[in-house]
Amino acid sequence: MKLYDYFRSSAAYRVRIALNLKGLTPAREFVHLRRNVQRSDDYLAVNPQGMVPALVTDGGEVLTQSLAIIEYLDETQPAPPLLPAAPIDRARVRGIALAIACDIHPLDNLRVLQYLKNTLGVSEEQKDAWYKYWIDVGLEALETRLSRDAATGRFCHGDAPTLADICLVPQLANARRMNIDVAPFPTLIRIDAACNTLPAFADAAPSRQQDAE
Ligand SMILES: N[C@@H](CCC(=O)N[C@@H](CS)C(=O)NCC(=O)O)C(=O)O
Repeated sequence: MKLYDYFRSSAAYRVRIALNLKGLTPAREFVHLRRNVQRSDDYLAVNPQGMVPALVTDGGEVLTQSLAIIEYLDETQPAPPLLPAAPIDRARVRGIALAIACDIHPLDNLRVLQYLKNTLGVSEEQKDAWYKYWIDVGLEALETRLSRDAATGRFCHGDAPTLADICLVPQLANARRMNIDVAPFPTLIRIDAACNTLPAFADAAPSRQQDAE
């Protein structure tokens, strides 16, 4: 397998965590997003969306979208499971994961920020305010949900890491990198700390990647 990766990409960070949890070590090719390599002809031939991650399977298929890649890994390499067994629990875990992956992360993506700045002409301050706003709104709702749900345990769902934690940890890392105060989200901080005691999470951190700058 080969993973198209970039150290700072939170979507790629999710896949790195899942690969580590599964004990898989694909080859890696780095796509430098700040240098717009994702929009090069070579990379667009891999993923016409111009985004990382992409995973080339052993059979040569190109998979895109971090959550689809992670579910593929979970289905082809079931241990340890990244989704709980019961449909109701799977739906809860997916709901938390999607709240991050669909409703927070895309709004602060590089191409969105570049469009705000370069096409709509917003100032650097307005762009940063946008970034902070969508993270705050999203994390606040997650904090409320996770702090009140009986199903929340050491991790987002019970006492084993799932797809929900795989999405949470990169999003919190992202918020901290942008100097967003995460203190109002104590449950998220607690779960993030629990995740990062596990080598699979810690080793996937941006600062530990070969292409880290
Ligand atoms: N929904 C996609 C999002 C992928 C994504 O947003 N990737 C970002 C990095 S985290 C990217 O490649 N951005 C390139 C750009 O905005 O130009 C997934 O989950 O894989």
